[in-house]
Amino acid sequence: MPSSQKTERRRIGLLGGSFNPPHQGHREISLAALERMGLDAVWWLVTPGNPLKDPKIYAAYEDRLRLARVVANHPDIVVSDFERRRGLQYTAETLDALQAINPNAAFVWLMGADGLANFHRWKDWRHIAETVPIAVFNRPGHSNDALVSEAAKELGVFRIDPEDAMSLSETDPPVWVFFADTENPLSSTAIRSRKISHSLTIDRPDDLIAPCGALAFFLDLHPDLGDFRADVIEGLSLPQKTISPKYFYDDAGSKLFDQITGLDEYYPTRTEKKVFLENAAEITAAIGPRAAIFEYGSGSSEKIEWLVNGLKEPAAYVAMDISRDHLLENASAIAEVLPIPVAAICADFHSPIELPKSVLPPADHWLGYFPGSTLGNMTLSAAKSFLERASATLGPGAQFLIGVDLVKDKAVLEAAYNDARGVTAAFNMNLLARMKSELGAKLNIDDFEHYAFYNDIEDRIEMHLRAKRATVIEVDGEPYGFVPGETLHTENSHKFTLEKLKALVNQTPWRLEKSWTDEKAWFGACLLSNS
Ligand code: AVJ
Repeated sequence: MPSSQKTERRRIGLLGGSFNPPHQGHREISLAALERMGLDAVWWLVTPGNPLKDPKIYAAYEDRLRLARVVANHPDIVVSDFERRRGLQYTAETLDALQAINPNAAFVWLMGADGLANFHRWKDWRHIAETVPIAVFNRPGHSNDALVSEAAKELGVFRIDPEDAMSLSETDPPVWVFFADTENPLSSTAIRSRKISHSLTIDRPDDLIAPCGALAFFLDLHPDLGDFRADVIEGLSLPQKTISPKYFYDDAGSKLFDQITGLDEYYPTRTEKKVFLENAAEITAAIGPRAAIFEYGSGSSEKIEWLVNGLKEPAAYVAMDISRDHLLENASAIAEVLPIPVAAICADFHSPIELPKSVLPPADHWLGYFPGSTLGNMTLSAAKSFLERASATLGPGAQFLIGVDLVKDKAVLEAAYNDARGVTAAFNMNLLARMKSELGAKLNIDDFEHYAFYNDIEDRIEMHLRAKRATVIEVDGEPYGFVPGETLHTENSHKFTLEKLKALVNQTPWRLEKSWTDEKAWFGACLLSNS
């Protein structure tokens, strides 16, 4: 083959394994391979499972795939379910199948030193060595047994110098290389912090990864996650002691919130779902064809399914959330099931967001999607700024579909935030536990109680932590005193009337186009338009 043609072959590293679980070692081998052999991509071949091993010790295949995509987090690492799709079990067979359908790829088999130590036990290992070049990466604690292994000895004469590794993928097998220096954690750190290459040039080259696993793109705007310590100290110093509700949602808090959404007294979640599902035909008709959806605070991306199924030719779904790992995991999972391109943006909706629209198929218009009544957590002026930013993000001709909790009987509202089982109380009190464990704050949890009430002047549920007796919270040696009955304000949850929402919306580029509620008018779905 003439050399000009040779250089056009795509160089692809293959890293096979159960990925149970995927970890940084897989990523480090892949990054080293990309760099040292000038590969175009590394494919992670996630094997469905060794039938000889106990099936119970294998995490579900979907979970391993999903997690691998999160861990890989690199535009040139592709997580593949090829072996499952083709029902393949042995590497020798997988390689034959891959070469047959990718005649223009130059494959290199990648493995850690532990793989080489056992290589002579693999089915048809000699066939593998005759089929593809092999690159072995030293891993902590494995170098000796690997180089004295049966396969290493038998293949000894075919070993090339790491300095010649750039040509490995174009060398006829059998041929292999051993990278002795990749066990050094320092060099892995250096590799990890190396700037990744990008397949697209856009305004924010450092933040856009496209494509990312199953995602059309992943854009990381590096949201300010807040500084719990600084915010607690600042909040405890105010005349009305206050802390942002965003600090509710650590792992324990997120689990408690999930529990809240299933409580008998907590009507919002199930009522919202009912409003969206029962009016789905009208809502999707009002949105029209070829809309691209941008969801604010997508969380577990559960609510997109209420909407997307009925939409006519939806163009794309872009999930946005502040929590990077949850976002990547959930958006990657939903990308597997939605028949449209799915992308993700890690950002805070309290800051401006610019959509990389050019990386997606063209849409007739953008639809912002903001379910969950999270708008109610904001003050009216913060909600107004948020709506203004959303209009700028989504562009002219956009629509915005938001879920809002509505004003209703005070007893119903107060019960929803004072459930009989005390889950909401535990959710609120979790903030005190966080202060103790994360900040080393000195406080007596029993000196506080959950306090939630409806403030009918401001039309909002307020949650507070109230001192049952005189007490002190000490952070960094500084005491913050509470007189009996004094509170730490933890959350506002504003309730709207459609008139009030309309008045708010009218101060922004948006207009209220249409709204839907349940028969008791407890929750509203509102469609805004900015044209
Ligand atoms: C997630 C903000 C909509 O205000 O009802 C639930 C949070 N706080 N119970 C709400 C919450 C207490 C919830 N939002």
